[in-house]
Amino acid sequence: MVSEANCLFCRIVAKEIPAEVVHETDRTLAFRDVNPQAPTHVLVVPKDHYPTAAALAAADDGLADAVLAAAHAVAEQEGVAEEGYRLVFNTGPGAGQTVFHVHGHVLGGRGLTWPPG
Ligand code: D5M
Repeated sequence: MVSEANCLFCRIVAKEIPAEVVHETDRTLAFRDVNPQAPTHVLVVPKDHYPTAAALAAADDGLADAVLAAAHAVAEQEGVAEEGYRLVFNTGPGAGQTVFHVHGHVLGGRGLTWPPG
């Protein structure tokens, strides 16, 4: 496991900090966002530490695919896959990324407008 000291989401993966886990695979973990922006708001992370979506894409070992597949599995499990959901990777401070352990936000359960804020 590639872990980084003092990374919040590494600590959630290590079960050092509690979270409401809704989905888990050997390489991914999904848990509810503490500050939900929609009726369904789940964060999907690789268990290994990559700071951004760009770093995850460069991992080149199928891990990005595993994260995308887990996000869709979460949407199906939450019952929002059919009506539609949004999968967001805020990438970099200018886009609002605050936790630098890559995570996809799975948002659904209400009408979502475009463009996002
Ligand atoms: O999203 C970071 C997200 O992480 C933000 O929506 C709040 C959420 N967050 C912060 N701390 C926790 C804990 N402890 N559990 C669950 N969710 C958490 P970003 O795209 O980086 O702005």
